[in-house]
Amino acid sequence: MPIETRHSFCRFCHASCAIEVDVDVDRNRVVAVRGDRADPIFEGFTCVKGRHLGHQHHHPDRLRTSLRADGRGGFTAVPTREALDEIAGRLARLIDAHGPRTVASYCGTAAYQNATVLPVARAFHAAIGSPSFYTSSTIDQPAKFVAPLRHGAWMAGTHSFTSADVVMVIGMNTVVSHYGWPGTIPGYNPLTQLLRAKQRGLKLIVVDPRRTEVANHADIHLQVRPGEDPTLLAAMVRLLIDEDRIDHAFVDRWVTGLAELRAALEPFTLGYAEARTGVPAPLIAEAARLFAAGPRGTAGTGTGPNMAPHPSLTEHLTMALNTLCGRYNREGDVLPHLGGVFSPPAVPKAQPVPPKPEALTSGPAARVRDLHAIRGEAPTAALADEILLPGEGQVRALLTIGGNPVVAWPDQDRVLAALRSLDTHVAVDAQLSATAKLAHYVLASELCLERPDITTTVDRWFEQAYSTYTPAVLAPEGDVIAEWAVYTGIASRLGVTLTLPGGTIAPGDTPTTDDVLDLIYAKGKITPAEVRARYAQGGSPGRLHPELAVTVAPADEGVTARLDLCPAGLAEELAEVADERTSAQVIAGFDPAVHRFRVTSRRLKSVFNSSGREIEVLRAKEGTSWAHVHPEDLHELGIADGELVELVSPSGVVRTLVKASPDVVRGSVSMAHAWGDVPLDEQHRDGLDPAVDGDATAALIDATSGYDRYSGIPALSAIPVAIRRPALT
Ligand SMILES: Nc1nc2c(c(=O)[nH]1)N[C@H]1C(S)=C(S)[C@@H](COP(=O)(O)OP(=O)(O)OC[C@H]3O[C@@H](n4cnc5c(=O)[nH]c(N)nc54)[C@H](O)[C@@H]3O)O[C@H]1N2
Ligand SMILES: Nc1nc2c(c(=O)[nH]1)N[C@H]1C(S)=C(S)[C@@H](COP(=O)(O)OP(=O)(O)OC[C@H]3O[C@@H](n4cnc5c(=O)[nH]c(N)nc54)[C@H](O)[C@@H]3O)O[C@H]1N2
Ligand code: SF4
Ligand SMILES: [Mo]
Repeated sequence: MPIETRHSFCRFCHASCAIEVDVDVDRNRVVAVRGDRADPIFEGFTCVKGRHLGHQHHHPDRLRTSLRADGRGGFTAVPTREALDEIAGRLARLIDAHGPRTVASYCGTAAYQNATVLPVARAFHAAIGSPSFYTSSTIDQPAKFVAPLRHGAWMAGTHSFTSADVVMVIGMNTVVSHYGWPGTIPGYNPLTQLLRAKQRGLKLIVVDPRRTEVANHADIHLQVRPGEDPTLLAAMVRLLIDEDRIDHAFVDRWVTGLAELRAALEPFTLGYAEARTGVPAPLIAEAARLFAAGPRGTAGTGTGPNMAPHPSLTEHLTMALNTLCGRYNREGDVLPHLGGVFSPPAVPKAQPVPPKPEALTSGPAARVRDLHAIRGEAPTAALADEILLPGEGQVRALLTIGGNPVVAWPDQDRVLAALRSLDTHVAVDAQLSATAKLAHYVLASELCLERPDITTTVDRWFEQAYSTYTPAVLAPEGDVIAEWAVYTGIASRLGVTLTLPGGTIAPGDTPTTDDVLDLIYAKGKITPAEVRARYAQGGSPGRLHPELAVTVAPADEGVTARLDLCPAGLAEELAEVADERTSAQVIAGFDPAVHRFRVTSRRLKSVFNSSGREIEVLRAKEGTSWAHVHPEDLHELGIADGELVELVSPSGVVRTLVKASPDVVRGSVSMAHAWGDVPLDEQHRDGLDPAVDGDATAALIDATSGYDRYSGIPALSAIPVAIRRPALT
């Protein structure tokens, strides 16, 4: 059998590791995947998921044809073209009767690992005039959009990881997740980067209720109680102000609200913080001082605190730490790039991007909870209600692209009721996911090795300007469809034209994926055509672009914009936090005597959210979705390691196996999300085997209480629960 080695990059997760794929050309099958050692930033790194890309692509249950629900719980195969005719017909009728808002899209994580999906989905919504555009980012870290609108941002960005003396990582486990916020541990080849930085003297502060794979390398680990980051960070900021460990020159020129912030921080003494967070006061002070000593380095958050109560406050306080310490690139500093190589050229200036709090409420309004679309994205946590709530603007049709709402959206019962009530639900997926099982149409998608692509989601986060390209290294087999083609296929049938930066896709046009890449990224510093041409020359395709380095320009004359340390609403929210005894109090029905534990979210090495479990080798590596509980807590509860338990929150219950784990803080339960399936009976979680399927923590979440007032994200982490033995049935 002729084996050819083809260069590509992995998109099982967003990290985009450069790989070499050995393909059995005659059989169109992947024989092996390994890291591309010649690649300048990945240096040959891969993880176990990437090495199993072949298993994912050739999985026996992989969808090779589209499906139409038969109304009796089953599906019949349907040609994709015919399915699109029917779907477009149904959407046209719904839009005629109810207006375009009735058609919603939800683009999940798989849409982010694919450079064509989100821009085309947005163009589709613009073309049909529907503001009902949702993605997983509003149930991920929406505070990352909210906080800069209130605080402002620094145009030239924060200090890089490579240049940092100290980095503070708050609820982020990059070594497992490959997610790295700019300035903190980079998501590509993270352990190597961390170890190199430690060798050159980097000081690492980790704030996490679990002794994580990253915390193992920390100089200081603050093992905070879940959900108490606002208190911890408030105390750190207060201490820096009181001990005068701030960059006065920077703050005097560019910052406002210092006195107001300090006044609002009055309750957050070290003693208060110790009592509330469980972290000894001297350790909190030591960490704050170490961070302030710098002189360079950034504090950044991950999903942990972004999913706990008061996420926008946590993110704001994190930005405040960077701002007070002046951790920003200044005039004359040379940055490797600004905004990634595939975005338009831009010159950074040493000045603020002004706060724009009006953008939090000027977007299209949700019909519930006084929420709004922010930066063009409607709040996903409210979508179930948008579907369930009758009246003008009700969402009746949903396109789910590379996402799995049944197990990933908060408040599972509500989500199941909503999905079951849709007029038209189309799931675009490579497998019959929990969500696809409830859809009216399932369109069989390509997988990453079957499509050309560039590294757009993460390229702005690379610490060096880097570009790569991959063609399809496998021929798509069967009647599968590219995600963008779902949108253009429907648009074409509706007679609408999609507008992209480099031109339009009109009804009847039949572009290739490469054409679509060219249309979307036409204005980039590097164009897809350039990287494609380089790929064609052979060899390892990833390249650094030192020529894209930019020097931070001086501020414009007369700039009046300032970063705001105490925007409207901040002092009030701090006062609310100071009034709480635990962050769980924001959740309806919370009873401190009953709900003594907090479920925290974590990522697992071998699976990616709900993806990967279908591959037996990967699932077997995890076993199941364990509830990790401290051994002493288990001892006190009289529950044995490995036993089946129920986690009972104020609004739901899941069944899971416990694992005694000394790495988690007492009183917490560390658990992955997006496991489980459609339960046959929601109340009793029937049909799920906790030892194999696991269960979805989504069932523990109440979307209607304790949510962030700006973004609507409810508590997906730090969820209050009781642990009990399952009731006998
Ligand atoms: N309780 C709790 N809830 C959470 C979280 C948490 O930590 N705790 N995390 C939240 C976060 S951060 C996120 S991002 C969301 C994730 O939410 P989702 O994105 O909705 O969930 P995933 O499980 O990532 O769904 C990915 C789907 O895409 C499919 N897929 C894989 N590859 C492809 C492809 O190439 N094309 C297409 N079309 N489909 C593909 C997979 O089979 C799977 O069904 O969940 C959120 N929910
Ligand atoms: N292998 C793998 N990689 C993934 C994913 C996956 O499922 N598997 N999912 C991807 C997705 S969708 C995303 S968004 C990224 C996320 O990337 P990360 O944000 O790095 O996600 P985690 O690895 O879950 O790290 C979150 C950390 O927050 C901690 N934490 C939980 N609650 C709290 C809290 O209240 N306070 C504090 N301070 N910490 C808390 C947890 O213990 C955990 O260590 O990862 C992505 N990468
Ligand atoms: S970290 Fe693993 S899954 Fe993510 S891109 Fe790299 S090899 Fe693929
Ligand atoms: Mo995510």
